[in-house]
Amino acid sequence: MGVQQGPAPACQPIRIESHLDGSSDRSLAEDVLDGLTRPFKELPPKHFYDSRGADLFDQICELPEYYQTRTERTILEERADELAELTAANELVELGSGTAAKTRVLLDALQAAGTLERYVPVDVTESMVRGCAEALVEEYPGLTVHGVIGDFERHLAHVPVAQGPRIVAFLGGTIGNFPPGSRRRFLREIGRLLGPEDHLLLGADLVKDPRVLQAAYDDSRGVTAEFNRNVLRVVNRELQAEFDPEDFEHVALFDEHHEWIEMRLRARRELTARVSALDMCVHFDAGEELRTEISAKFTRERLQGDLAAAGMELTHWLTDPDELFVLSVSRPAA
Ligand code: AVJ
Repeated sequence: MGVQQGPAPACQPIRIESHLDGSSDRSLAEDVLDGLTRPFKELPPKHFYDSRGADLFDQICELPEYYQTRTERTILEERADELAELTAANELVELGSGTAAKTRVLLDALQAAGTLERYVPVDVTESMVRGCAEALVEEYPGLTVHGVIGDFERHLAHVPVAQGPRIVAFLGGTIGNFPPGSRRRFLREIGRLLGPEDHLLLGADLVKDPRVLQAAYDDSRGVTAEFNRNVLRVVNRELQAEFDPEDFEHVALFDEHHEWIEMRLRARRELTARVSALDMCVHFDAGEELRTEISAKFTRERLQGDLAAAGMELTHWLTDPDELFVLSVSRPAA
């Protein structure tokens, strides 16, 4: 479905297709209706990212405690040439491309190797896809961009057929947001974008000292706390709800058994909030918690197992000297 814009002439360097149809509002409504009426309240983390949430996340990435973004970037900078050589990729498909900040490191290396032809960003934010498409065709002469505006959990089938060896990149550690079962299912769907000559480049945060993890999700300046509470502002605005974000305390804890971080919002008092658009009221007991995110941390064995279960074979494990974060490379299993 979606709004097809028709085939562009071959000389056109940019082609963009949107598969959004207002169903993202529906998904918030469904997630609130479903998640806030459960015995253990829960909302999926994708609803953090309105423009204020995206801005807060950018601030998180700059925090001294939040090592992930800069560590991944450093690994990419140090290993991009090697990645370009081992993949010989003509195209880069990027899931959740955003501003394509880290992408340029890879594009530079593919350009230098002389194989780069096409970039395929997949992102829900239309302005991001259009903005980066325009910037990148200027920066990389000869590059074509085929942008897919959509949700990578729902619209992977709209990624165009490969034109040559490709890299599918899913960076930033967002794979950690999927609970284990859905994670394997999602990896299997990504696997469908890969032919025998293609590679998956997957960024993942690693298991480490719980104090380091804890600090990364409960920073001293309280930026993560604001980011967490922002989901309530999104619900207030989009669904005409009446939560007071200040009624909720930010909670971040490392679950050592599951090896994941959980973020929660804990009601400071008993309260009832109306959600007008859904014609419902949500009740919290004092101290009751709403889970807003899980962020799984990986070991090599764990990631290798998940990839194998999804039909992929881990081939390279690119990490920093402190083993904080990994850029894993895999390919379809023979
Ligand atoms: C964007 C999902 C990778 O899990 O670390 C940052 C989001 N949450 N601080 C993460 C996040 C709290 C982030 N990911």
